[in-house]
Amino acid sequence: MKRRPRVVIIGAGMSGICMAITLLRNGFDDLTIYEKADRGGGTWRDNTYPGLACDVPSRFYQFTFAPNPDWSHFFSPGPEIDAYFARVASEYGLPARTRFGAEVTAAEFQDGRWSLTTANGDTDSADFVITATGLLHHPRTPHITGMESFAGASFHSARWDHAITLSGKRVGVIGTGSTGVQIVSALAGDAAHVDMFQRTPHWVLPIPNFRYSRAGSALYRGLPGLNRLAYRSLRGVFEWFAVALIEPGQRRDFIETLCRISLSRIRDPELRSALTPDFDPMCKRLIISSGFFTAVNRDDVRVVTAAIDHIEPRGVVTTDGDLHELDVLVYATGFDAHAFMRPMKLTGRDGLTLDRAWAETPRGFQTVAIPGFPNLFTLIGPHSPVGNYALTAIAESQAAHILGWIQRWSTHEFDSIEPNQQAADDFNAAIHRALPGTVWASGCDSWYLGPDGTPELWPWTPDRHRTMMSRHDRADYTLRRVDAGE
Ligand code: N01
Repeated sequence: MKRRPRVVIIGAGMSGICMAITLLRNGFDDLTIYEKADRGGGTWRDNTYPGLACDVPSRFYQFTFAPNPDWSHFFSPGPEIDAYFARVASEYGLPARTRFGAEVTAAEFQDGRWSLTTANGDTDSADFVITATGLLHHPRTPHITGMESFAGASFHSARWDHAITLSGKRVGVIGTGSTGVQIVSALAGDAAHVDMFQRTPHWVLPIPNFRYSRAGSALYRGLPGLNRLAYRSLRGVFEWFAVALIEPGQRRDFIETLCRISLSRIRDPELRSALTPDFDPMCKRLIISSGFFTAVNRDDVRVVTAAIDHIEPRGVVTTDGDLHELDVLVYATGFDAHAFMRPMKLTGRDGLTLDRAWAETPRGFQTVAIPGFPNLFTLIGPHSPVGNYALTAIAESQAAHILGWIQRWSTHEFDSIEPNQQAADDFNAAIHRALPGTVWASGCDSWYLGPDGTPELWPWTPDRHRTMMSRHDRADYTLRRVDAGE
């Protein structure tokens, strides 16, 4: 007789939606999603800045179980992606299974079950907890002397203030990562003037973003196999690209050549030199933008390379003494990529807290589990980002893997499961041995790097991650039964 697990998923973003649907499609329907915001969508709900788009093509950045024939662009805009996830979630009835405005503040494993508490004092319990709390979720705003004195509007890119109109305004953007580049490309020509404050130039690859014609969309609607073909073809491209990230060789050289050739689109040699990084392409995340070089060629867009000294009411003062007068200042300064599910207080077996387990740096096992935390799984957890691969694909294989363990629980193979410490140590040691060959460790600073300066990414091919997720090796885990011990 099978038993029915009660599952709590924390987070109703892309990966939480993926996990919930994977469970429902396999008959596990005793599940609740906790979402701290008033609606789901995760990163696509939080980021609403002008120019927001996904830098993974839409026909790959989608669920295989919910192909969308109607993507408007090769790289579709953020609101369209947000609407896609909302539609898929609704089709599977997820809103009715979600407690919105309910932030889980604590979860503790006691007597073989998880007990959860929310910020408003509600409690719940579950056989399994699955965290789907996102990776780039906590905005990072630097402290700059005088920033609070700025007289205009200022906000982080992930907290966009839509009450402020930017047309005809002087806008400053601090940060030259994917976000800053997308914002500057979108504002050029609309704002009166854009100052982009650059601490470090990033490599930009201008891949054109074409619009699907009506006939093209009709073809995708009429021939579902075409969507699958597009998905597989793009997956192949990203797998080719992943090899360039993880080992030196011709592929890496080829991308470097493309990036260097692309820079010739910047007309002014002085600006071109200022925008040429002194580290290898892809060491920081490679920026995909078709509009950035066009934007910086404009007279009303200026890349400010002098360091920021301080901020005063009228604008930003750089170390060369220049005052850059501004009406609006945007911090496109990135995210804390190492917080994961924190500040939630997680307490596993024998009172082990996540803060203690992760005192040095976040570490898990095979990207989905943590020693000492039985019946807890993580989506897009430590070492999950697989290069520039679609996180939707990673989440799908992780969800299928987690489902496999829950199915085994339902057939009474065990009551609790957690990875062995030795298996996790071996896994992390292998990652650390592989990382030096990756481009992320080739000598630049980025959000990929953990506190000890090593990249916290998957250092092998996406295929290896998929294969690992397709296996369930009991030897790596401690499986306990309530009646019989281990
Ligand atoms: O953040 P970042 P992001 N003074 O950390 C600068 C994903 N994403 O939001 O390079 C001055 O890359 C910092 O300078 P430096 C994507 O995975 C995806 O742009 O450290 N500058 C850097 O230039 C991406 O990689 C999409 O010297 C300061 C910038 O701020 C990830 O999100 C779209 C500073 C931060 O760059 C993060 O991108 C957008 C300071 N005190 C983002 N502090 C998609 O398409 C920081 N900076 C899906």
